[in-house]
Amino acid sequence: MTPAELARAIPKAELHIHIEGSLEPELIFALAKRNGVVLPYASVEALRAAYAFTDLQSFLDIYYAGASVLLKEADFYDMAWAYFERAKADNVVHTELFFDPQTHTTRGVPMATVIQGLSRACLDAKEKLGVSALLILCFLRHLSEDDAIATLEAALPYREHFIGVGLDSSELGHPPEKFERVFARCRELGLKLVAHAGEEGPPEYMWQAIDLLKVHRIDHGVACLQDPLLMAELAHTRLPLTVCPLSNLKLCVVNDLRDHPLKKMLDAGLCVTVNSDDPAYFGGYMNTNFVQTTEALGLSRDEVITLARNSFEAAFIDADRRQVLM
Ligand code: ES4
Ligand code: ZN
Repeated sequence: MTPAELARAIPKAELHIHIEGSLEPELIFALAKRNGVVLPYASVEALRAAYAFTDLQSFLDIYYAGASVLLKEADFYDMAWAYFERAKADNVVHTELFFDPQTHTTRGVPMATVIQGLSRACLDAKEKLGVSALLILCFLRHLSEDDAIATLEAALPYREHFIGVGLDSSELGHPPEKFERVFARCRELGLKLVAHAGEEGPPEYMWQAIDLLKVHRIDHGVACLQDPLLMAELAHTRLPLTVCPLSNLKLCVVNDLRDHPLKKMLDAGLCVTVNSDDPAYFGGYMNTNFVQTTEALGLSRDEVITLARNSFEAAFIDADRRQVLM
């Protein structure tokens, strides 16, 4: 079996997927029709043609526009279900989904609609596909900390439906320190903590996520290569980094997949994992990321196995399940 064949076949966890980023253009158009939403694109092809990004913000503008078709509980369910079927096909046995409630509540969609639709899909994923799925509520960092606190309060009646919180959207100019109070409150509530850091932002934002937010994982984190002390710290603590190679390519964080730092991160002993981020926008789901990265970087079978094991080491699962999977 070649390393790429192994990458496809091996059971794995996906830990960095924005569920709104799994909305395929066909589903966007189908939901627009079902809900009577008028889109600023004439066709599926015209929408897909707009997917030429130069940086994170150019992507986020289109990503938030795509999410505007989500209105009813069934829309959230259908979106997540479509992702779970793709995950199953890629031998993903466990997944942790990010969702962005503020993208929906600011349009008048109730928190209950968002969480109940996603949660019901998670239950069915386990029951019908054998894929375990957990939800992570993300705060939009371009909005205020007070807005994040209000979002947390609105979500607390549904506390049992999400395992943790994250921080996403426009990174530059919105450092982790802006969210220190809300993360402290989430920590008191026993929520798992993650944050996007070091995607476009500097290593300093990763230090802030570690020291001020006290995160259990960092999403992306590719900027750590600029800071040898940070590399040493991450190797020592094994704080996981959920890396998204095709996202980094499509958002011009790297210019060529062959230049992606994932192998250097593995060589340094970091707990790195491979993930799809926004698969409908960045050219592929889990196995496309795994296979293209394996081929571009010439990863060995052992390195593929390490990546899969890292995904279970980094997952928010019980020790018993971890032992079985690793
Ligand atoms: C995102 Cl790639 C990325 N970075 C930050 N926030 C996001 N939300 C959805 N995708
Ligand atoms: Zn992300």
